[in-house]
Amino acid sequence: MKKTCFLCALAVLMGTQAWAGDVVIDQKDKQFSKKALKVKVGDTVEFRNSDPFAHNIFSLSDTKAFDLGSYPQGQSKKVTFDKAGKVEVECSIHPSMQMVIEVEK
Ligand SMILES: [Cu+2]
Repeated sequence: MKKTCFLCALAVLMGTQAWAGDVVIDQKDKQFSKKALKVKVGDTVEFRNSDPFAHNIFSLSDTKAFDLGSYPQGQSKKVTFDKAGKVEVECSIHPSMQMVIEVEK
């Protein structure tokens, strides 16, 4: 009984973490792994570079303007979205790379 409850609690904890946890957006073949993404205010998105060359992810949006700078394969950088609205994300090196993040309250 005790053991079951412990596993139960663990599953709930892990479920909570998955729900509230960070989202990873991969950059591969000059593409974001998702074209559109919905997150909640306060969520953090991790932008990972899996291409054998650098990307420079940025946004000029009013909701969240940022510039992650150029970084190589294997590295990732995080952005926390603290305001509701739309965020258009682009790569300054590859203009064809675009995605939209919708931040909800
Ligand atoms: Cu790029």
